[in-house]
Amino acid sequence: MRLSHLALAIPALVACSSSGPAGSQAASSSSPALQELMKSRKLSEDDVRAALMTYTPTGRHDEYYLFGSGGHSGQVVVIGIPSMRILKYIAVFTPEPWQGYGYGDQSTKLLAEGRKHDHDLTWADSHHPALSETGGDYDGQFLFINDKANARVAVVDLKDFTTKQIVSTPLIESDHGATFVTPNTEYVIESAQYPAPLGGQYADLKEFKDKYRGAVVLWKFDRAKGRIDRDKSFAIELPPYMQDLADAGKKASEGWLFLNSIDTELAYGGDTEGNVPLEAGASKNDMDYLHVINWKKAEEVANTSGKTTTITGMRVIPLQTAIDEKLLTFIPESKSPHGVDVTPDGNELVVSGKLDTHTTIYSFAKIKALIEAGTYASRDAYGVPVLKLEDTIRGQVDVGLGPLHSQFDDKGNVYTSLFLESSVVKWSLKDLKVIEKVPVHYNVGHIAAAEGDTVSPDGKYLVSMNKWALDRFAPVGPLLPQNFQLIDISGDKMKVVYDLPIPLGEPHYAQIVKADKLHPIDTYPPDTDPLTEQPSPWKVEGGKERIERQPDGVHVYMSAVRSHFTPDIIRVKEGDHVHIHITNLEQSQDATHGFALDGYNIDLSLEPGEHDDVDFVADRAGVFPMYCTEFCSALHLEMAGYFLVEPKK
Ligand code: RUQ
Ligand code: CUA
Repeated sequence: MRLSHLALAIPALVACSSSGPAGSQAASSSSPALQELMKSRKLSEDDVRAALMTYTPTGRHDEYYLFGSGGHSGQVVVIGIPSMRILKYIAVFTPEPWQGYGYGDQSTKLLAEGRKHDHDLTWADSHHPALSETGGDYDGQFLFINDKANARVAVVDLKDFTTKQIVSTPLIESDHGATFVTPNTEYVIESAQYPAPLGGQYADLKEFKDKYRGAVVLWKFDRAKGRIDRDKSFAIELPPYMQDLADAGKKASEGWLFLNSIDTELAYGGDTEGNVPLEAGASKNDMDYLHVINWKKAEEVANTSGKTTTITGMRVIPLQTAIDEKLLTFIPESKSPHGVDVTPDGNELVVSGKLDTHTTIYSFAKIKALIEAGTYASRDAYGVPVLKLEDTIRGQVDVGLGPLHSQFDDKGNVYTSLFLESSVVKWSLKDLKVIEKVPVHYNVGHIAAAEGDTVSPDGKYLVSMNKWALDRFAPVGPLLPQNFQLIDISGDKMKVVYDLPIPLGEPHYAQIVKADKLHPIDTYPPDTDPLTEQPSPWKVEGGKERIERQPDGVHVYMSAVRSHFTPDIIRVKEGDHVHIHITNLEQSQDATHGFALDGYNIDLSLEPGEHDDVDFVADRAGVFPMYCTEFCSALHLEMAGYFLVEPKK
């Protein structure tokens, strides 16, 4: 409902007016009762309006999904808008017991794909979720997210809201300008943040300028397979400028990528070694460099033999080649920039520098013309051409203190988060004028608008992802949740209408997609391995459950159905290699069973139709109960059995 309608509805609701005959008794008595309720709960008319905008009766679904980063929980949080109800945490980089993710079945192998430098990684710093796009619009099919700490990228399929793939390259050690997709999801973009020698080699920091490098990785996405194709992916070597956030061009600027950088000073810290601290060193210059990259051309260069080198299995376009082929151009940008956001029509870029009160509006047409004409103002220390700032911009807007990130609506307005001011500013893209500000609580990082990163934003809702919550919620000790605030942007005035504490990890970024674009399945087809999305080769048919001793160990073909595991007794010998193939035979929605095996750290979630495979060595003799962990039926507690490991003689 639009705010204007609400404004009409509320006085009618709270004043003494009765509705039609049906339920008129309730309605006529409810108005004074409502007023009483408002009084006793100390609610203003604005509060009631906010409640009416967000309250969603049982059984009614939300209009939008928000996919938010779970920060250092390594997960993704799914939230319904406008109700702000949390719908799911998607396990991505981190073991998660409710989803049986990483506790013995094939998902454990998926997590192991994300090993790096021969180390298991059981956490991640997830930052920027990106929905797959078709024609620059979210298509509701896939979601990508990065791990800043270990430079990894994951693919989530929105058919079943589960993680299907984790990729990484030893080329880079961390990432931040990730993930962003090109308008048809040809590539998932990941750019390095903290420079290091490419490929994980050692070099002392004294060699920072010569041996340390940044890079942008273009992961090729195979939509038909729903997976990233490592062999068709490539990277471009960049100077060690700490590349930051990024965005892909669209429409007019399709084929281009834009990356910010934050350390053109090449500072690397060393406060105890006689250097200036990193943050001081990296903010000395007045300007950093906006990186403008022609990815369509880079793709051609990468596919021309002899133009790339291979580092740790990844094709890399060397920096000099990127310069020679005119793939890479710099433009000065305000100091310590964070967001670079391409406007819905693709014509302009909005860049905010945290240490400048302005956002800058660059014109893509001007940039392109200068690059094509080779009209450069200078070159950086590595020979990369630099355009003249004044020749590339349309203007600047003095938006306030600490501008970070911008989103767009359907009326030509831009919303920019102001970290230092703890507010969101709305300004007009057409005449570059500030319209209004709304305070948020507190320390906003990113903001997400409905369909806000697409070629056709919806307006309506904006979510402010605040780092601090302070006095907003009942205290829970020194570690506080973050705060997602829902802002109604449908009317003339922005209004905060909901506060949602997020006690999960720092929410860096989110995207909001129209719910009707997603078509999740209700159940898996019988015997489906959710990772391969195929019938399992170890299929289990009802009535054919069995235990077989084979050269590679004991194979158990087990079924789960309300309220029984078949077989419910498994006898093995100490030291046996055990393979449990287990299928939930149910096809009714929500009839999930769990499978827990005491003492062996095995915990599965078997959604209807799902097939899981567990491999382990029964290295401890004893009696181990196994049971179902989901309250699936009246006889759920009896859905149990024994795993007996007979000791060696
Ligand atoms: S990010 S606010 Cu801006 Cu990766 Cu954290
Ligand atoms: Cu199956 Cu409880």
